[in-house]
Amino acid sequence: MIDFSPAVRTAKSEGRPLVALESTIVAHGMPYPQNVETARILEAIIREEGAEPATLAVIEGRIKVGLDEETLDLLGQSPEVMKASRRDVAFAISQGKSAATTVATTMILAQMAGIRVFATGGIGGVHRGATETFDISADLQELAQTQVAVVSAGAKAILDLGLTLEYLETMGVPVIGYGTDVFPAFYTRTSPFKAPMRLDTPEDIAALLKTHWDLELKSGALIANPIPEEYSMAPGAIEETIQQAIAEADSKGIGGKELTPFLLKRIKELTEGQSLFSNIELVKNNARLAAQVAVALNH
Ligand code: PSU
Ligand code: MN
Repeated sequence: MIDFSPAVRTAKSEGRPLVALESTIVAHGMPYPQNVETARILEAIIREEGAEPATLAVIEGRIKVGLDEETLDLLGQSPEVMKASRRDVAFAISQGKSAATTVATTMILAQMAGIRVFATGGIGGVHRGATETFDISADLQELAQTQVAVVSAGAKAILDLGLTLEYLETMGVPVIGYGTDVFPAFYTRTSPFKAPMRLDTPEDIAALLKTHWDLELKSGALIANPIPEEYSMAPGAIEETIQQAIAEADSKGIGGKELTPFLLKRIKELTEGQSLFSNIELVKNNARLAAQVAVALNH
């Protein structure tokens, strides 16, 4: 079921460090052409740091580890591309469909492909109001059962960060603040919540991951990497915008897998593109750290 790109296959056979990238952020998280441009920049950043990028997706029923330019463009522009989380991936493959992979599915496929480190923007988590709606991203359950480290700018600010952290604690997922004592909130460097543990170097993160997996703990880890100061948004203003976007989603009856893409798109419109700019910069920052961790883990 798996096709490795030539670059990824070579890197694997030479024992070089690999970093997985997801495709939902391309197909459903950002508009064209910024999505495809960003995906290319992420790959370049990872190579600059001495690792090989592997963007994952399902194309016409085949698992692709590493995408060529054409495929990336298709993912970035085609409205037919599914959003595949754990629940959807077997459907996509068995029906020969093309699907972008969420954090959860990218973790599953990365583990199959032998990749231990993965960079995204912000993981999915427990949504605000989840006590009524039960909307909890499959990303959290995946972190609990799949041995891949996810570098993320905290969890997306549209979520209930307190409940998201509680869930991760219950599931035994290490949550590491990179160079910070505070859990970052995607568009902003800070939140009202503490990072459960702090590490200050990629080497220390790699040592924790190695130990975690040497102990045969079956979970992943979340590396919470704050957005660089210069791209961070004003906390008060972004919170108001998020509340407005959530209220609009409620009144339109948008839920399930459509909710996160709707909120990201609406917040981008309401901030006149500022949130997209911050989102792009935080993913770039995460790709760099993920590559450094992958290099350290490979030593
Ligand atoms: N990070 C971003 N933008 C995104 C996502 C992450 O900067 O669009 C995607 C990831 O694929 C993540 C998904 O898995 O949002 C969460 O979707 P849901 O809440 O439906 O599980
Ligand atoms: Mn959901």
